[in-house]
Amino acid sequence: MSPNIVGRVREALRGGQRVDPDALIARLAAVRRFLEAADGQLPDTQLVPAHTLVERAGTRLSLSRDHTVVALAGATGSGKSSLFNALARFELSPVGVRRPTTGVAHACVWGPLDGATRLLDWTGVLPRHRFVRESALDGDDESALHGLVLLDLPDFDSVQRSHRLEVDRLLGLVDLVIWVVDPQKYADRVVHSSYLREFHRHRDVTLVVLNQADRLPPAELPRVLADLRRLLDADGLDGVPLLATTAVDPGGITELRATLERTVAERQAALLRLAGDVDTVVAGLAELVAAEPPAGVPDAGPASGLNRALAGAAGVPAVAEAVEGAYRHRAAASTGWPLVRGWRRLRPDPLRRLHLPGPTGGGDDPAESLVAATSVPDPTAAQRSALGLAVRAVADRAGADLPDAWATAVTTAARSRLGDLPDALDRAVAQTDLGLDRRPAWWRIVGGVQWLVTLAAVAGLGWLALGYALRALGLPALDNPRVGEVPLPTVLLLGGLLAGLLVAASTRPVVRWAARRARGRAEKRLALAVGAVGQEHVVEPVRAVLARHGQAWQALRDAAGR
Ligand SMILES: Nc1nc2c(ncn2[C@@H]2O[C@H](COP(=O)(O)OP(=O)(O)OP(=O)(O)O)[C@@H](O)[C@H]2O)c(=O)[nH]1
Ligand SMILES: [Mg+2]
Repeated sequence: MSPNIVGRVREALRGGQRVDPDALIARLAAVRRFLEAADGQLPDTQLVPAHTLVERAGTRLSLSRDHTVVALAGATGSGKSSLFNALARFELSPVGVRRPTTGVAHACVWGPLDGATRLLDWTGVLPRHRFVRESALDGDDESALHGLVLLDLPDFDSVQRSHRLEVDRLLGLVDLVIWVVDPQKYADRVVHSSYLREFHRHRDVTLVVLNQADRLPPAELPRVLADLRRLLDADGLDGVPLLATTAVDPGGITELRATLERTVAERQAALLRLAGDVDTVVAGLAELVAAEPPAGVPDAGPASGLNRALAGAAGVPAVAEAVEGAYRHRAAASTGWPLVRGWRRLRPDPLRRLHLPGPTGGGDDPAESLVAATSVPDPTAAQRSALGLAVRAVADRAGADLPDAWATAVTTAARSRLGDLPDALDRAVAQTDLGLDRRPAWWRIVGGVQWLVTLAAVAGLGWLALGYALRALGLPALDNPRVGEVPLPTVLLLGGLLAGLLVAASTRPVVRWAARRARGRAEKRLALAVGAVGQEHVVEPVRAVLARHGQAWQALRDAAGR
């Protein structure tokens, strides 16, 4: 046995490549976390390899860690069955001249069959194709291979499609693969492009043997081996052990046997295989998450385009204008000249026309909160499309640095509650305290003054009327006090009327100013209410998707840590 080759085998199968089972289990748990985070967010088809891995690895690890499942794979006639029989030292798998010979996998277990039964059931090798090498019968010769489960596979380049499917299925399950090539077909395109190249992440659990070495002139062997090594390097399998074997000569498989003994003793192949599988899956998933997770949903502040569009769709400007109008209307009704106040009451209150304030009590009754609460005009087509664009813009910005699949998930989430928005906005407007519930104290004071001066005028009028009546009936006239030259009743009447007009006139600019302030206050409260609706219906769903992406991103980082 060439010490050079054994050294390489040892290096590949042992040196620095040990897989800690706990670390592997943690990596698999991370892949599972990735799948949970991605569930419902990414297309299922992109997650199939990861699901397959999680399921297969879980089963493989639960079955038996003491066994190493090794498969002999290769083209028809390369000598797989011959090597299988040579290693087992029995004619277990028929070797044939008619090609292809082996149609279904055969298995040989070294050691008691009991422990390997469930493993073999899992691989699907039929009971009649299972064989056992018990060391009790063989003496100590075979004990070094205890724990080996060797599979002889059908040919992968078969004319029989079923062979190929069987090979693909088993290559997904086994712990170590021995690729058997022969001097005639070692450069065949199929083995390299369809299999070896695909296996580059499993080079820790890959072995290549050039069988039928006896068919080559001894001087040719090194040249063919060097050529094959070059092809393997091109396949990305540099460093993979490459052995020459002769199945028909018991001395021609010594190196292979030694390598298998070492592999079985190490009990690392299953772990190395699964670690390679995790590497493959992680590499495949890498493009499904961003390089760095986005910090959050950008531009969700009160002045954002979304909030402006929401305010437009909710009719906030119309409501704010109605608040200003209602303030003036109500202020005039309280502080205006009492003799014309009744007139004003006949004119409708601009807020009541919108059925505002709407339902009180914050929508405790779900039935009530389901019906449109206000008569604020429905959003126009332009407002609806502006809202659609603003929602789209939030999604675009949030998903800008994400891979396509997540960006799509973000857009879907942003639009997911768009249908609920009109009602939610209407309810939010209806339930907003517009600040007009209480009459300001100064209205009452001014109103009181208006009543006083009006009463003075009425008193003056009554006094004057009484004087005229007495005079008309010829009764003694009243002794009217005078203010300067003017009789008091006249002063009361004219002064009262004049004061009423003056108070009304001087109050008007104050009312206008206060109405504008009331409008500003209402606008702020409405903006807050409408912004909260936007948060709940647009920003939160987007944030939830970003959180899922963050979890997936972290899980993938954990899964990659080897
Ligand atoms: N000279 C020589 N002949 C071999 C060697 N290995 C296999 N053969 C012969 O090659 C032929 C095919 O061998 P098999 O072991 O049936 O090949 P296989 O890879 O199992 O073929 P399939 O089952 O069809 O996939 C048989 O005639 C073997 O005797 C070898 O190392 N040297
Ligand atoms: Mg065969």
